[in-house]
Amino acid sequence: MSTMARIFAIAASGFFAVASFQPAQAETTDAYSFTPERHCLFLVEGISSGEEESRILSYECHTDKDSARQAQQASSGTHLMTWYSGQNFQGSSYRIQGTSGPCDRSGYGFSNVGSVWNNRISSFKTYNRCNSVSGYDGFNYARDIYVCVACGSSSGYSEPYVGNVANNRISSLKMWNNWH
Ligand SMILES: [Ca+2]
Repeated sequence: MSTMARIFAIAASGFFAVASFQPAQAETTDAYSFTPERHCLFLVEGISSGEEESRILSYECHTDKDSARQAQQASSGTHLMTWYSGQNFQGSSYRIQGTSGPCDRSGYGFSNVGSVWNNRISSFKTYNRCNSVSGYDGFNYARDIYVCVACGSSSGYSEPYVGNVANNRISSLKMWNNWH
């Protein structure tokens, strides 16, 4: 084994020790295809006191936008955020609705955006008081690479591009309201 291959193998074994539940492709950006586009809807709970994670209650994905729109209209919960695989809100999307109402100081958190979306987020919009977002390169909120606090208005904000540092690297994120 060459030196470089050995270094890679050690790094990989360290990664899987920490996140053994992830498939082998988890940290690459092109292991999953978004062709055709997918539009997903997730219903989640807010972060409870003493916890770090929003519980996912249900999710569904559609490859046609009409079905996705119907699912959104039928869903309960408060629209919190939609993130996109492309810049300027293009490509596949992932819409998050919360059962704990608009963002408050505790907000919502995802210690792992999921294997399909890992290292794929390029832009997003927030809604309903979610005026602060932090994104992390690692799972479990490790290594912040994006942060925007008190951005936009109380209704939320639009981020057409997360920037060269965070693009296609976000693996976990939090959103909250810095006032309430
Ligand atoms: Ca990452």
